[in-house]
Amino acid sequence: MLIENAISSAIVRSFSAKLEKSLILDVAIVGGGPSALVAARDLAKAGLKVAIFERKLAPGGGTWGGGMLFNEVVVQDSAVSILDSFGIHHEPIKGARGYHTLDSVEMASGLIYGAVSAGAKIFNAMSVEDIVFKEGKVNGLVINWTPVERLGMHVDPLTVISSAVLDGTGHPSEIIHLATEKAHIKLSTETGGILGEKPMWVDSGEASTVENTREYFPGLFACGMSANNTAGGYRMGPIFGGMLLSGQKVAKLIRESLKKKPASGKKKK
Ligand code: 48H
Repeated sequence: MLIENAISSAIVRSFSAKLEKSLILDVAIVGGGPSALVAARDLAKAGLKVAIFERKLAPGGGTWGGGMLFNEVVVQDSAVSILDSFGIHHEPIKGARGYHTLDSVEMASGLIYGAVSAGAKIFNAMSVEDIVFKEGKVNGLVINWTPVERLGMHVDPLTVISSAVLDGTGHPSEIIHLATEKAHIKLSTETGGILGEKPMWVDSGEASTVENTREYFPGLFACGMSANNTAGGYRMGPIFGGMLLSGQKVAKLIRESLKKKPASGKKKK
């Protein structure tokens, strides 16, 4: 066999096997931002079958750019143990006790590596364009290639079935929006709808990101800025402790919820 052909065959075979194994999941995650990457790592470590579908070529979401493209971010004491568990370095800030700076590129790459090496699969350049909604429940995702979406090509998508769907799409809460607009579901918020993100208030936004992390409809969870937008929390700028803690919290909530019901389309392990 020519080496040129062997390389192409190997790539097609191993990608196809990876995608086929991910067509039925315990947890399907939309977006590969920091909150979702922590959730994916924790869920995979717990033995669950989990995959992230990320629109961009590089997962990591808003981590890379730091604050206004100065590639440093801030994390507070309460989330430092999560950074440590990924082996990501941080330095205490002189004059701001309890806060630490870290390199945003190290954070993005460290979270991605941690999630993948725990067993989570990441499909990059794939966009989630819809949900699977059957018998009053969110059952999975509808996926397509980002270039197909960007070029507006009329190409039908494929589906992924999952016991839980996690909206980790950040500020726009894309999946929660889709679910309310197309499936007309009522969310577990004050109004039953999306309350919308409020302006900047660092400490309130950090606390509410974690508080607002929950199951908003049977089978549909939100974390990070998506949760904050859904339940009307403040934004916080380039401080990421709340995102990490949100990912940790949603992984725990999903694990508890899945213990109560069988996995979609397959026998429970
Ligand atoms: C596939 C999608 C889709 C889709 C979106 O925004 P993120 O970084 O996510 P979080 O919530 O973990 O982190 C938020 C943080 O980065 C941030 O913005 C902060 C702290 N802001 C504070 C402030 O004051 O502004 O990542 C979301 C990811 C991105 O990579 C998107 O490309 C991806 O989701 N995504 N992927 N299909 N339909 N929608």
